[in-house]
Amino acid sequence: MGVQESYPIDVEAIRADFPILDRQVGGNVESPGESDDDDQPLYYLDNAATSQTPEPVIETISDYYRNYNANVHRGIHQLSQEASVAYEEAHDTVADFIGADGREEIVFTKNTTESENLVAYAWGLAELGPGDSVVLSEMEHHASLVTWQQIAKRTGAEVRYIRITDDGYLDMDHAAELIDDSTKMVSVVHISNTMGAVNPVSDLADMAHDHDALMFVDGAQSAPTHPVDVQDIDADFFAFSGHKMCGPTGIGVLYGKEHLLESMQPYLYGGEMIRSVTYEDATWEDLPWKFEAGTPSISQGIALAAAIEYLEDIGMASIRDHEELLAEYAYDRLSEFDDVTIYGPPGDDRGGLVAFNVDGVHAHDLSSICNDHGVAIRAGDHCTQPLHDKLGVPASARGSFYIYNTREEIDALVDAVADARDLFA
Ligand code: C6P
Repeated sequence: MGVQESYPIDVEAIRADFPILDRQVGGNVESPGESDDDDQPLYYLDNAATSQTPEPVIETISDYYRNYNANVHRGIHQLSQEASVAYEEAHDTVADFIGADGREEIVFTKNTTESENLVAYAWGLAELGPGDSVVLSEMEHHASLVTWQQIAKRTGAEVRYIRITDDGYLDMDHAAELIDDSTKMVSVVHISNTMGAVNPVSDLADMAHDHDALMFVDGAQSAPTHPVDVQDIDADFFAFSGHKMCGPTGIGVLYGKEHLLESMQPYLYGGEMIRSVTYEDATWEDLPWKFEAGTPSISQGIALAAAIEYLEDIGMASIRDHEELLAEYAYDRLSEFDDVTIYGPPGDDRGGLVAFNVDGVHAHDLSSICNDHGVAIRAGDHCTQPLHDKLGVPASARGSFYIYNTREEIDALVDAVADARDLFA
């Protein structure tokens, strides 16, 4: 059967859009991008960390630098106007993509981490104090966990963590106990980058709102792989990164309900974000520019819009189906080994990633043997150190899948795992 017949999306056609997938790898890292004669195919299964970039997005970046590279909002010359229009319209594309009301609700940041920090500093420092609580979950990424932890220390607020059940889900009864009238913010990851759990963020938003708290959703792993509608979720804030969804690095998104962003003070000060300045004081630009101080990531923002158009052409619901299919396949294949522990919910109920350990083999050794097979996976704590502590392991190996991945690539991962087991037996 041809590759394209057996998937919800046309994987063969999609693969042809990604030049990097033709690369061979073999361990020589002295000359980035070059391959040797005896190198082997690349199996790229590290998409939760960063996804690859298709031709239309590469072309958008190249077109920008070849034809209309200029600063935005500053010039009335043609190039600046062209760059400004494209950059501003990129906000509209993002707004449509996640169901926001308009560009006023879309702030371009550097990444999810900066989006989290923006809200924590701009909203948290002003609104939190002793007696208040911020409710996170035990599966939060450091981007959220460390940020709220530090803001809580500075404001005297308490951080509470929703427990994880033994089968890898959020314990919603515990969430109902923790979220109370002291709670001012609930911040939970939509899809865990370690457990693969798809969390019921809409239910959590209801719980938060019942207590007049706000809901922040970390969408770093969901926006690239699932249809997202911030109004369906009723998220007050939603954050994601361009580089995990076929876009470039250096661009992230903070969605915020307009009235909340309106009520918040800026996080960064400087050029671009002011309306008028005297030696004594300053006033702020309209949304979203009030939160985009300094020269923004112009080409990256425009390229993020191109990435979104690319993904929408494929269809987000079909992308989700493809992710689920590969996650289940990887879960089932890795489960064939009786000494492999997989973290998180069952194979048929998870996002497109599988974190695991092999008894007696450190995740870094496993990843290194995978690399010898041309298989790129991630090993480490995936920026969820407290979660790994709770799981009782210092690290895990993780395969994570995207639109161009195939079952054959997961087979290559499984072969490498078999090799590692033999080597360390
Ligand atoms: N997770 C991973 O390999 P940045 O680095 O700001 O673009 O994204 C941070 C982030 C926030 N939340 C979640 C759920 C994430 O998965 C990530 C990034 C990468 O899993 C790098 S640690």
